[in-house]
Amino acid sequence: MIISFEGIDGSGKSTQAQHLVPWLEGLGKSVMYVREPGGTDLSERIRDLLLDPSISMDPFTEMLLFSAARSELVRSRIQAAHRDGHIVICDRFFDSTVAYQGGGRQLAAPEWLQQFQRAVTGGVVPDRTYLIRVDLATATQRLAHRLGQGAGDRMERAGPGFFQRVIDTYDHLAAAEPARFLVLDGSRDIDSLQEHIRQDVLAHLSS
Ligand code: Z5A
Repeated sequence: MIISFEGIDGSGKSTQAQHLVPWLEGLGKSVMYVREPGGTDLSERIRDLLLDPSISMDPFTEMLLFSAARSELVRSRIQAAHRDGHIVICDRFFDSTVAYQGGGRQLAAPEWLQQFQRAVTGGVVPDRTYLIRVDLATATQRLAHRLGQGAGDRMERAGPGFFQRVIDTYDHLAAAEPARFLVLDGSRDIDSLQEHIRQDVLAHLSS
């Protein structure tokens, strides 16, 4: 089973993904947690480039670098783990590219990016995607310590119009694939969100 977590920065998706791992292990499951961009030596080096605020890059280059990091991760780790029956938890996956580069950067039509991402991942699609949805004000408040004094990374400096488009694109993606996405209200407390996700994972593990 492949599970992905999506949402804007500050939505709390990493918190939820990381809480899920020990719980699944406690159920006797073998779990692999990966974050994107990252998860391999090469992908982590690409991540450094992508988030470095001193580097500027063309949006198409940016999309290709996120995709290259993902291609490497999928082909060197995710495919094998999935084949061997591990539960793979992805802290972001290709929906991030569609939402951020397609919606946020307005680089290309989401449909084109989705098709391209099928090639990037060799057809690997998450079985379940948890979209942790928060509004801009909530996310900004949670990340205030990081964003204050201009300390954000290259992506975080994109501005409110960009992030609103990311939110809107995620909403469209979730509406278009209701069987894969579960949209959760990220303003709820951490424990109740986690409980909701666990119940949903259990239902899908047994189906
Ligand atoms: N990106 C892209 O553009 N295209 C792509 O294809 C991919 C990524 C894969 C990766 O940065 C950046 O790359 C990201 C998207 C882009 N950037 N932007 N902009 P990252 O990996 O460094 O960051 P992130 O993925 O956006 O995660 P994050 O900033 O750490 O946010 P988060 O995972 O949503 O939140 P969190 O770390 O779980 O929680 C943030 C804080 O809120 C923390 O203090 C928590 O304790 C608190 N929190 C969490 N949940 C709650 C609740 N429920 N209530 C109250 N407080 C909470």
